Amino acid sequence: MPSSEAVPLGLGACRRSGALAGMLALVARLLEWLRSLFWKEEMELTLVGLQYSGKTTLLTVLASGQFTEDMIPTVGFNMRKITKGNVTIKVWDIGGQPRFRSMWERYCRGVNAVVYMVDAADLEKVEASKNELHSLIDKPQLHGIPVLVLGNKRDLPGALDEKQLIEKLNLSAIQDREICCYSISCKEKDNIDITLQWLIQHSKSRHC
Ligand SMILES: Nc1nc2c(ncn2[C@@H]2O[C@H](COP(=O)(O)OP(=O)(O)OP(=O)(O)O)[C@@H](O)[C@H]2O)c(=O)[nH]1
Ligand SMILES: [Mg+2]
Repeated sequence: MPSSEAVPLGLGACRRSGALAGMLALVARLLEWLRSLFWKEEMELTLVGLQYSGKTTLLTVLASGQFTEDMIPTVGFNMRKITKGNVTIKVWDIGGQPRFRSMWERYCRGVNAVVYMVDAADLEKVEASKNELHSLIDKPQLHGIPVLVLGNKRDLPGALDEKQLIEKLNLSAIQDREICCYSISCKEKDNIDITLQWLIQHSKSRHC
């Protein structure tokens, strides 16, 4: 047989390469397990938005999986740490009443992400919510910080969907940073998983 001719791989060779792939997958899994033991991810984020939009509710749902109807309005701010797998998320939850809004910017400085909560079913407040969002992210100190906009209460009739929120909040005008918008329901736990996924993707590695 001329040496340039391709030699077909026999069944044995296939079996050998299959066994090798299996072994490599096992080693990869072992490395991933070791990594999870010694590497932690952590992030800091700030949760802002008008009062009654559901910020503290989201925090409770993320931390305990429980939805509560009778929430107390946040006075000032709450800080809570949530651990999911090897990711620890430190969350600043700031009160949304007008008297607390001047604090928002200070608590947003230097965080990995800002989560901006909107009551998607309260159509009367959408305009005010848009104005607060744009005046917040126009602050030079917050330049470039990724923003996740959550249109909460999608379980209620007439709630705006993602497309409507993007339009009503004029999100396409925001060009200087990463911006993402999800329609969620803390009550029905709709899209809480993708919200958490987005947050985890914005964490940073820390060697412990
Ligand atoms: N139907 C419905 N109600 C919700 C949902 N999420 C939160 N709520 C209700 O909305 C109300 C306000 O929730 P909070 O979490 O206190 O709102 P907040 O944004 O923290 O308000 P402030 O602390 O005043 O800024 C509560 O009665 C919640 O039960 C939801 O997904 N669906
Ligand atoms: Mg609150």
